[in-house]
Amino acid sequence: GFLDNILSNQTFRNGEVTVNFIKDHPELFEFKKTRNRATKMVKFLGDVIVNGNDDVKNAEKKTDFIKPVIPTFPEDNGYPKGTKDLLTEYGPDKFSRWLRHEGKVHYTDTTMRDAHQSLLATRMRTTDMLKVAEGFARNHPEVFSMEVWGGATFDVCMRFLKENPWERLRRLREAMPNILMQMLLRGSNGVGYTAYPDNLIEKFVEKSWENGIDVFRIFDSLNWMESIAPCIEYVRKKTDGLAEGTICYTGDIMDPQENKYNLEYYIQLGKDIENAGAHILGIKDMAGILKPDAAFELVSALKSRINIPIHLHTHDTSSIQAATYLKAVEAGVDVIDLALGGLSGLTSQPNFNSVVEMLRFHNRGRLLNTDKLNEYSQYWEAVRKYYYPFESGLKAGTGEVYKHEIPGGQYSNLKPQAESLGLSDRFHEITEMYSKVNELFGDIIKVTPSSKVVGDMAQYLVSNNLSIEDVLEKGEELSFPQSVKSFFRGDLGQPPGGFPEKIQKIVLKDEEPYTDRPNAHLDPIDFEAEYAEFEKVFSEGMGRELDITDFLSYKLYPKVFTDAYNHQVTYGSVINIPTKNFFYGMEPGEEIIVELDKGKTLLIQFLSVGAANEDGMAKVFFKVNGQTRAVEVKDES
Ligand code: 3PY
Ligand code: ZN
Repeated sequence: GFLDNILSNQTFRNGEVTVNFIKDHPELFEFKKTRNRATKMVKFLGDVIVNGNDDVKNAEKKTDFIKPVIPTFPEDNGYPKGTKDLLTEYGPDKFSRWLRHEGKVHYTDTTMRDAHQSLLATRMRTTDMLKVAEGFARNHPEVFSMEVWGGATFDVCMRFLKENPWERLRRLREAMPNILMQMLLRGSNGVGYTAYPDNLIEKFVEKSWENGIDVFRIFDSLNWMESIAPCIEYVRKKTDGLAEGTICYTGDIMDPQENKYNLEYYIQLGKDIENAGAHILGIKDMAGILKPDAAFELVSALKSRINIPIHLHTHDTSSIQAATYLKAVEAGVDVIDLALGGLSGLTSQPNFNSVVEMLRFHNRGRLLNTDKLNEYSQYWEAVRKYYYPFESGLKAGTGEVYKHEIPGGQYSNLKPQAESLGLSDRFHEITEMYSKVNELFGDIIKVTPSSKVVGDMAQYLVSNNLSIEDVLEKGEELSFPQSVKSFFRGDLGQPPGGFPEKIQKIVLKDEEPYTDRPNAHLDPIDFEAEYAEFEKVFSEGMGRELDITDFLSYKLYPKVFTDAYNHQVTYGSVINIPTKNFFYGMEPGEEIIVELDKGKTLLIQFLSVGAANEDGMAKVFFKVNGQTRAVEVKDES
C-alpha cells in the first residue's frame, strides 16, 4: 500500500526526506488516488451484491446469460475511409449535394440510440457499445451514420446508468473516427422535455459538435418551425456539421378525409425546412404509421420539390415497415434508418441485416458484408439478455398502432409506467384513451415531449376512472397533470391550427396562454458567472477537472446531474463495470477485470458477505489485484 511505497522508497530510506519529498514524488499520491478509486468501485459492487441495483430491483432473477462474442476485424489496416472523412473533405454544403446525387441508398445504424431507447427503455450502457464500436467502424465503413446520442439517452445515461453522456460521446467518437455520428435534438427542448434558453441550446449544439456529433437531426414535437429553424441556424453557425431539419409524420396522407396532415402540409413544411438552411430533410415516422404507398407519395413529392437529400426514419411497431422502406427507396429516398437484427423490429427500427439482403440485387441497394453484420446482430442479441428487466413484453407487431399512434420510444416506457400506477391489466384502456385524448387535444403531432403530455393525460383519466365526457362536462373541478397545463399554456410551442379553445380553457382555468416562443420567456444564461458558481459547488468531489459539458448537463437536468454527481462522489466512475455485475452484482468466487483508467485495470474477485451487525452493516470481502479488501455496506434488503 501507500505506506509500503514510502518505506521502500530509496530516498526515504536514506533518511534524506525533506519537506519537498512528497512534492517530488507525485506517484505516491497517484497510488493513493488509485487506491481510493478502487475502494469506491468495490463499494459499489458490494452495495449491489447486498442490496441489488435499484433499477432492476423488482425483476425476477434470471441467470441464463450467454457471453456476447465480439466480432473480429482486421487489426492492421486502420480505419477505411468513410462518410466522416468525406464531410471533412467536402464541408457540409458540398456533402449535402453529393448525398443528393449519389444514387445508391444509404443506411443509418440506430442500434446505439433509438433501438435500445425503443426496446429497452434506453438502458444500453456505454461499455457494451464500446466493445464493438471500433470493429464495426472498421468492418462497415459503408454505413452513412451511427445514431448514438441525444433523445432520451442523455438523461437516462445520468439518471439510471450513472454515466456521463459526454464521456460516452467522446469515447464513441474515438472508436469510430471514420463514420458520421448522429444525434437527435428536440429543437428548443434540446435533449429535455421543455424549452430552454436559446443561448443554452446554441452552446449545447456547439459542444456536441466539438465532442463528436456530425449530424444533428432536429425536430419539434409540434412541427413548429419557430423551434426548428433556430437550431438549424446554430448548426450552420457554430459547427461544420450537418443540420437535418425534420418533419414528424402523423396521420395518413392517403386518407381522403385527412385535411390537416395532408401532402400539402408536409410539402410546405419540407420547403420551410430547406429554406431555413437544412443540409438534409429528415422524415421522422416516430410511431411507424407511414404506410408503403404513403411513403412512395410523400418521398416522390418531396424529391421533386426540394433540393436537399431525404433521410427517412421509422419504427416497425406494425411489422410492415420494411415495405415502407422498399417503396421509399423506389421513390428516391437517400438514407434510411435501420437497427442491427438483435435490436431491431417491433418498437425499434426495421432489421438492418434483412433490409440489406432485401436490396441486394436492387439497382439502388448498397451491399455490406452481411456475414459480419450477422455477427454483430448476434453480439447484440446476447448483450440484450442482460437488459431483460427493461423489455416491454410486446411479442408481436400490432395494427393498433395506426389507431393510437404511440411513438416506439414511448410505447416501451408506457407499459412499466402503467404497472407502477397499478394499471398493468388496463394497458389497452390506456392506449385507447391515448387516442381519444389526442382527438380532444385537436389531433396533435405526438413525439417527445408532446407525446408525454397525451400519455400523462391518458393515464390520469384511466387511473381516476374519468372519461372524455367527464372532462368536457366537469373539467373545471379537475386538476390536470402539470405537463398538460404546461402544454396548453404554450410551453411546448404552438400546434398546427392552434389549440382547441374549449379544452384549453378547461385546463388553464384563469391562466392566460401565450403564443410566442417559449424560449422568449426565459432569461439567457450568463455563462461566465454561472459556470464559476457551478465550479464552486461541484469541483471538489468529481475526481477530475470539470468542464463546460458538465455545466451543460447540469443546466439541462439540475437534479439528475446532482444525483449522478453524488453517486460519483460515493462510488467513483461505474462506466467500465461489466453490465452483468452493474445490474446483478457478483457471485461468490466470480472474478472480473475492470479498467479503472486507460491502462490501469483491477482484477476483482468477490469472496463472501458477512452477517449484518446490530447497526445493519455487512462486511463484503473481495480480492483486489491479489489483496484481500473488505467494505462495509448497509444492508437494506
Ligand atoms: C426522442 O425524442 O427521444 C425520440 O426518440 C422521439 O421519437
Ligand atoms: Zn425514433
